[in-house]
Amino acid sequence: MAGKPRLYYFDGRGRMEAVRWLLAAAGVEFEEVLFETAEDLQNLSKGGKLMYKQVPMVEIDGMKMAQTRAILRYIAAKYSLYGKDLKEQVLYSNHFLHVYNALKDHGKNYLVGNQLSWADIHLLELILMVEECKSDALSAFPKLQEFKTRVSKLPRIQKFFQPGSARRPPMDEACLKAAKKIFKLEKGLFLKYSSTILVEL
Ligand code: GTS
Repeated sequence: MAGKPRLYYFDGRGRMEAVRWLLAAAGVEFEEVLFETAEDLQNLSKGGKLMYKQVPMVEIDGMKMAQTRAILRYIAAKYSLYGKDLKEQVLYSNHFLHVYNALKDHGKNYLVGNQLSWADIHLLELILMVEECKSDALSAFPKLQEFKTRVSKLPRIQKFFQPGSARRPPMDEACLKAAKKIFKLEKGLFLKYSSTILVEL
């Protein structure tokens, strides 16, 4: 039997948080190797484990997977969170252009088809991050509020919200300092999916 997936990153959200969310939603237990220093990252890189000398890296099914989107796509497909066919899979990208209309118009519980998918997990994660910045961000969007309540109540998501889970808190000063040290950042941006700026350094 294959072992648990092993996630390599630092002890913060960054690009790995979406992977943690997706594995949690799939009900998959995983292990984490957390870097504390630039040397930790260099050693892994020198050992030939990092395809692009970058993390996130996830060891899963005998592979050392790099590139966040590829990792997410693999996990979603493996655990049936990717839409059941090509038509549902293409809806995923379309809905992120028109999430609100999608929820309003099709009258179903989930964004794609009528079952939980990667799209729902991604949206919930984004909603929660936006609310961390502005707590009343959903006040004019009742469908998004309903969506958030519905998906948050799923047992695996409830478990992910419990203290002690792999879910990471918002970046604080200490976490930023650690990331800067590991990745030798002087100045730059943490990006999510190359589009949503999480924090400016
Ligand atoms: N396109 C890659 C992905 O999406 O996974 C980018 C990965 C990336 O830039 N990783 C950074 C890294 O390993 C860390 S972080 O931005 O995710 O925090 N940097 C080290 C380096 O030497 O590039």
